[in-house]
Amino acid sequence: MKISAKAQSYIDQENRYGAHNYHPLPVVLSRGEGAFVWDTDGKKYFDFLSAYSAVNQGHCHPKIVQALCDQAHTLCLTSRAFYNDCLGPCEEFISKYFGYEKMLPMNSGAEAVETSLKLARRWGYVKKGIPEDRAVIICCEGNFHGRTISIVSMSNDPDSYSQYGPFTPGFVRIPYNDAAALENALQQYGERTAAFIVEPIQGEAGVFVPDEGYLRKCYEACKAHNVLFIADEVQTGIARTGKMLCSDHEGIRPDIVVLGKAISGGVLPISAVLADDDIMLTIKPGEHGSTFGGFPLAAKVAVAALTVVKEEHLTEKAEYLGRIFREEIAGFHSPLIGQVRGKGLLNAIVITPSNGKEAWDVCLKMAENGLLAKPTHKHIIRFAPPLVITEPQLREAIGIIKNSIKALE
Ligand code: IF1
Repeated sequence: MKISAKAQSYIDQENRYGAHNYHPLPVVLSRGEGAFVWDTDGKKYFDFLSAYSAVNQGHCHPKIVQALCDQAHTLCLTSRAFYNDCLGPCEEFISKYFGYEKMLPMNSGAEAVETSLKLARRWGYVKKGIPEDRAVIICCEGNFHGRTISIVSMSNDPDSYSQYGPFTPGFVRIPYNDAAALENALQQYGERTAAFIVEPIQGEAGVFVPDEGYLRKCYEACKAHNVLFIADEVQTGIARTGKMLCSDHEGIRPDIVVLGKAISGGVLPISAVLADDDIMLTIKPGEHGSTFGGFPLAAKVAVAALTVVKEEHLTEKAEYLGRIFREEIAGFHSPLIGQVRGKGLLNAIVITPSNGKEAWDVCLKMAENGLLAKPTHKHIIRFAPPLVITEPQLREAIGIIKNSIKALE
């Protein structure tokens, strides 16, 4: 892949002055619109990462940007020491939108996950009667819930947790996509267990879609043992998988839903936790919060971004276009393609290394041909375009993917 002197200078600058906690593809982006981004040399690309599903509504959506700009000229931040005229309307809008009694606003996905863990423990002590400091939260192997020390305490990915110990106690890890394992853990720890936290599809693990019925069985096991079911929908939520929440595919209503990313359409870091009163009101004034959580700018942006999802039928589009994507790739035979899997427009292709080429080489070739995607783990490429992509655009993008793979055979 050719890198211009201009692009290289930005890359060098990041290398020189930025922490080395990422390994980006060597493209330097400077503009975005809808399903497309442009680099500093003016080259146009399909964005098939969508900032890890934060940009479901497309880059720089005019209605979301308008809401941001209008509010930016009016009032940005008050802190929660005072009321403001944006948060209440946003809380009502989001609670009703997802069908929960309350929402709690935070900023990053990790913060919202942390909030859900605190809520679950608190509920466990106050409502379930778990003895103080004995609460257990059950999580899954292969999980990715964010980067804080407590969250990486749940992880079994050495890249996430190595040399960040000592870790937060109180987590029990079981295999993913194994409802019997949850039942066993609940038999063993049920009395002390506050919650089970799960991604409806594991993103970082490589877009791992569990068997049909798995989430429902887990949900029912949780109910039977008086354990909260927490769905981490940070990546899968907000239309990405062809339903508003991925949990909707199995008709379950999690006790706690964690949202992030696309709740702002990629405009600001906004996250939220949804729950009913019996859980949410166990946290009292002064016991949790964040300076920016639910700030006026975020409140206005979130309402605009969620309105766009409904106005533009992004749920239905994700469902329909996702089928086309998987059908087209499954029908394309190449020694480099092992499998295609996913739901809605959250999909992955498993690359079988061939001819000395692997997933990273496929991504470089696709970038050369005008499409951006990134490997997760070594052999899996995630394909998650903005949901505003049109069918002709998607078909053109599929052509680029096929040609790029063919060129490496
Ligand atoms: C990075 C992956 C995606 C998440 C779920 C919570 C969070 C995430 C299910 C935390 C974040 C990110 C973070 C991003 C890469 C990314 C990712 F590859 F790691 F798995 F999306 F696919 N729950 N996911 O997926 O949200 O605090 O980041 O706002 O660069 O680390 P956050």
